[in-house]
Amino acid sequence: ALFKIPRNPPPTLQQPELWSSEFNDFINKCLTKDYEKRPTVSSLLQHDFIKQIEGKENVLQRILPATLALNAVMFSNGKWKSSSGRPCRSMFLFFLHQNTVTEQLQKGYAKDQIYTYVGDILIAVNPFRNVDIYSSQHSKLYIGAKRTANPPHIFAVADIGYQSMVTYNSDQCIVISGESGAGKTQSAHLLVQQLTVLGKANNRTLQEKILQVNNLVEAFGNAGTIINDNSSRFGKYLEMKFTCGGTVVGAQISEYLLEKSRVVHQAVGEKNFHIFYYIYAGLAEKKKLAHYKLPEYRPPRYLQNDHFRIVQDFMNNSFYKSQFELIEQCFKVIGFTLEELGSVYSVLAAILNVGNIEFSAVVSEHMIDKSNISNPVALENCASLLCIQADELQEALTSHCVVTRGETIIRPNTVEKATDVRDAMAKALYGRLFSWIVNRINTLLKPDKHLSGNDDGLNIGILDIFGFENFKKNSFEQLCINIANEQIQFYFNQHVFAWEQNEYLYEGVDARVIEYEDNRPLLDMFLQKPMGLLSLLDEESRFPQATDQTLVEKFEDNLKSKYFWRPKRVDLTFGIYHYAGKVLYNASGFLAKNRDTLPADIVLLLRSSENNLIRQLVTHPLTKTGIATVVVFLSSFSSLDADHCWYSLMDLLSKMVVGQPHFVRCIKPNNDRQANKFDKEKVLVQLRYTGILETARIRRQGYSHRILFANFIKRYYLICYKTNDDPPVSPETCAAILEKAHLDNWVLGKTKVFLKYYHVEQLNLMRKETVDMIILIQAYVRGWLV
Ligand code: AOV
Ligand code: MG
Repeated sequence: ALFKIPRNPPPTLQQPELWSSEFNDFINKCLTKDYEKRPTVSSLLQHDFIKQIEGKENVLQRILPATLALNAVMFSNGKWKSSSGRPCRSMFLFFLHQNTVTEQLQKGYAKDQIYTYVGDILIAVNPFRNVDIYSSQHSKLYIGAKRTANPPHIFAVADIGYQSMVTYNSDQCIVISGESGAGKTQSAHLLVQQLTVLGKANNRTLQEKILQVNNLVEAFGNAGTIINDNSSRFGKYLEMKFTCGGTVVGAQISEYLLEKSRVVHQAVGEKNFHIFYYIYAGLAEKKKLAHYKLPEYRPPRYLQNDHFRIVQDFMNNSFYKSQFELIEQCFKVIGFTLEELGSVYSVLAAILNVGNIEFSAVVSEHMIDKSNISNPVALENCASLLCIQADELQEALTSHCVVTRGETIIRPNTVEKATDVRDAMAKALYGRLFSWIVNRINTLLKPDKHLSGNDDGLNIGILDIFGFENFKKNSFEQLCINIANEQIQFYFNQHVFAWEQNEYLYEGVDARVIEYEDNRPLLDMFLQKPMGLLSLLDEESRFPQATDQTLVEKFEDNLKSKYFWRPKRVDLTFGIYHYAGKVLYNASGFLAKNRDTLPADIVLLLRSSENNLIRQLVTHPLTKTGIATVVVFLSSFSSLDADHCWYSLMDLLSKMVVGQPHFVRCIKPNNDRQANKFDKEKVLVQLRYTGILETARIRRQGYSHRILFANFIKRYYLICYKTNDDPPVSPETCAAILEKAHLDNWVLGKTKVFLKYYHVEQLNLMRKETVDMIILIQAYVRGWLV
């Protein structure tokens, strides 16, 4: 037995009745060593001992001394033991040496415990197989539960976010990071799932709608890469909207930097965006390929790659067929009309037909390189799907207008130029279609004023972007993606390290400075104006004579940074030392991709379309962060991606800074996407570059919780004082409480108590135990008096 009747009870507790054998039994039942078998407070209340004493008079002054006596028992061996929670893994990590973090993760992973806390940060190791931890029973387990009551879980992060939002009446954001294929998107889905449960939507339809949003945008924005079969090719910020009372009332998405170039070209081993394959298989099933003018024999050029040489490869694919059904269902549930759906398919089919247009060179008498369309059927198909005139489309592709001295001259396009215009048109159509869908979703899921009341409401944002990428060949897209990840890392550092240390300084707390890998100099190298890499790229893109070669030389001449290097002076390769490792880029195509211009002729032509949706795509500025959409038609020369990239990311970050952030860091246990394979070295590298190890250290050395004296005392005075005491707000009172709790290593600042993460957990446990025990002993004392 853990509890023995003390030989010399404290003077306040020397009543013989208190030390009866019933009481002894009762206490031992509370304190059994087997945590799993410990009774909950409510089941204890059913205990015979409690039953005997129920309904008797309350004598308050007896309660606290008895409670404290119990606490003392529970502190035997100098350790606090929870009587209601299970042992919590989270606490262990604070006391571990860095390398053992990996071991802890590995041990957990072997037992399907893919989640671990390092302080308040959740680490998720991708299991690469279905783990049975997301059922509705699991979901229930984490609602309003204290963090230590259950094993670490992504649902707990949703819960903390939700509870903080409701309690502090403030917006929250959950930032998910990790390299490509680490499980960010999956985590985002799980968060939305749990948040819709927590937000108790009044009507099921809204709940269903919100759950479909991710599936829908991912069909258009995700694609198979060498690393991940469902890789996000855009950044997504999903905000769930709540009333101040915490009822979910709507959602809104922002999209960042869709990798449009994938529409027209995919690297070896990669695929186009999912939706193209889905519609092909789905429309074939419905015998509608002919209606949308999609060829049944040869795959459209944009879908030809090493995965798909013949159209049957994806046309008869049953997975794609079922996905088509699913996506069509998503569209309908969210509220798109059938007409809109038809138009969406038309635009997608038009894009595939645009890609099939081919050009041949025409040698004219003036020796000007002209081009001609060599397969008029594709042109006709495309024009008919877009509801425009075929001859006008031909003209817009094969020639361009130049305005010189007030005169408009029409110049022919070379085959090369015409091909560029063709691809630019396909990319622009896709990018705008994507933005339009996002925009439409936002309109359909906008909180109903009637539901949300007059308050502005609260929101929880979930940021899920494309993860850090390092392929054999890396291009402009990888650069954009990696800069975005660099920014997220910076934000993480700011939050976890920099702000924390500023506060120590302000409070006069002498905390050892935590060294961490600050990627600020690297970000400056990218973003500084006018000499940062993006500015240089932007500038070079404005020179008609510039080439990718001159661009790399410009980088080399101007970027005086140890993070940039050029392996060879002659080719287009340059390297960057990213926070997550060094990456070699090939600058081939950088300028063209960055210019990303859609000629005004094409825009004008599309505006003449008889299809409502297509006109909308080119006339309305869509989302405010839409991919270059707004700028493109204002002037075809100002839509520089470098500018856009910069702006878009800053916009994203400024959004995040507003809310209280929570971090989820996804870890990839191996490079082969295999279940049950834990590559220690691979994991350690990720822990190192994401700063998790430093985080563990700062959580050990630093103080993650800083609470104003008054708030601290108000919350925890029960641990040391009687219920009706009113101790003064002073550092001494705080110290008394902390000492009573047997905690050490805390610090008192000028206005705040500085606590380590586990201090707060222990204090909360004690407070909860104290309160629970007060209730029990109240019952006991009532009985004892009669
Ligand atoms: P990412 O979002 O981090 O990559 P995903 O979320 O797409 O990675 O995860 C990649 C794959 O890992 C998924 O398709 C699942 O098969 C598997 N997976 C991830 N998390 C889980 C989980 N909790 N349980 C089971 N399987 C999981 V990228 O978007 O490429 O950066 O750009
Ligand atoms: Mg993803």
